[in-house]
Amino acid sequence: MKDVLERIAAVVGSAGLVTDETGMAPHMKDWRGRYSGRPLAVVRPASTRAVAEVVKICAETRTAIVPQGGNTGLQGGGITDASGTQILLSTGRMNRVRAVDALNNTITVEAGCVLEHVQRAAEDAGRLFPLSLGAEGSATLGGNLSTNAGGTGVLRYGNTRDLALGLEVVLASGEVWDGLRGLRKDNTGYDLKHLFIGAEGTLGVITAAVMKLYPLPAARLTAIAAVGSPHDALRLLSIAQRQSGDALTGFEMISDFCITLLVKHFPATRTPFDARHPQYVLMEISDARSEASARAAIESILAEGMEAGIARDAVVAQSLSQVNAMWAMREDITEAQRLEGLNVKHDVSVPISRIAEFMDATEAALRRAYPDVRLVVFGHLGDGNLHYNVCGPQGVAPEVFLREEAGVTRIVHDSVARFNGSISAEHGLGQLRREEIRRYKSALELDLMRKLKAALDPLGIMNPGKVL
Ligand code: FAD
Ligand code: 2HG
Ligand code: ZN
Repeated sequence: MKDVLERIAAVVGSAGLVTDETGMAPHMKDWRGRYSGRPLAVVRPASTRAVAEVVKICAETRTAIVPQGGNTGLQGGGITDASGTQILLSTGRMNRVRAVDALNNTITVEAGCVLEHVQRAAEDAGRLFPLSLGAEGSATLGGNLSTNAGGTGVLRYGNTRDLALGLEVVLASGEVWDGLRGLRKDNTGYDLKHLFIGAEGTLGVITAAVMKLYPLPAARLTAIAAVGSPHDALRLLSIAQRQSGDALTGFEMISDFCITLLVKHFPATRTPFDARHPQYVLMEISDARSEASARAAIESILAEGMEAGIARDAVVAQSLSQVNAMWAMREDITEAQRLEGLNVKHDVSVPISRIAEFMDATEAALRRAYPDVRLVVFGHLGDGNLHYNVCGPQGVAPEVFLREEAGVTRIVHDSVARFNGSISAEHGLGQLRREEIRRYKSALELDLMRKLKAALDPLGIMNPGKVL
């Protein structure tokens, strides 16, 4: 092992090799505090060439590699095991924007670039990089690609996969695949980039990518509407899509218990309305022409919703600070839950048309077994993706309720399966869902996945114990 570290040190230098406890600590535990590991070392290469050399050494010595970006993943995919034999490869020093081609509407970025910086670089060039999620201040583009992250703009712009045009990847052999093409059309055989997107570091290390950009909208307006049920939230979605089509760039749902948690953990939170309501919808309209046009569009949606008796109350943000406050109400739920203590998380999707029915059926099934659980349900309604998180009954310590995790998850995921849904919509499998997926994916699909893994990583050194 000492020999491996000496060889790696010769490639990355002292700035690129961390072996002391304090330096490794931020990389050893996941964001939720649910998984912890002990790496042999944290290796921080600063270039694709250095990543390739490190991977070659690991292949020769059969040393496992766990890639890590911003360490905001929620499934434990970027954490090593506790053996002290795996290398944690952090992409933090590979954070350059290599190029922006405004006319081609593309940006070429290194994997360790923080998502917020990518958004800013696009904006500086008068363009929009539309991937947006609560962890964007720390999550990296490499992590986004490797988890095929979703977020709040999927309704209009798609998942990370839909935004990627080309990749550069260091393969498990240490060879570099240069697929950094910025083409909208390229049908020259298998589209290899899609193998690495969503692979959670199990097939290779993504070192750079060419991503799509879009025109910056002239205005983005946000509103919150209160509704009586998920069924009404769906009706409002239908109105919004009929009236605004592609201008509808966000449609999120927040259940009332989320607001209770926010108020408890962020006392400065201002509830959107004087009265409380069962569900809230956060809606965003982006308009290419003007703010007046965006305002007219959002007000017209809300007016129709109110007239139809669907929206019980509604408010359109009047200033940037109100926009930020509305989005904070949505984005801070995960942090409020963390402060409340470990809970049972589920990141599920079902066909959008069936999401309200799914919520009714799942809650009924859950309450039969666990009558007093508190549901922290929120998410990307416009994509059919819910964070169906379950807290224990009032007064039961989180770590005590966590003993029920397997039973709770079985009920939720079996319900997802009955609705032809997915048990991981946007967070990946990591360690958390590695076993669980065997119950819900067909043997044929799992076998194909294993064959791909064996073909691309025959030595099994890339992020072992994750996904498969
Ligand atoms: P990490 O956590 O470091 O790694 C995630 C996985 O990718 C691991 O398996 C790791 O091995 C692999 N990996 C990382 N970099 C590379 C690379 N260069 N090459 C190969 N493999 C790599 N996710 C959503 O989809 N939508 C959301 O709305 C959302 N909101 C969030 C809000 C909060 C508050 C938090 C904490 C998380 C949220 N997430 C969300 C989850 C998380 O932010 C995303 O999964 C994000 O894409 C992870 O990026 P990262 O750089 O932190 O990756
Ligand atoms: C979000 O949409 C994230 O905010 C996190 O995907 C979801 O905390 C969660 O369960
Ligand atoms: Zn989400």
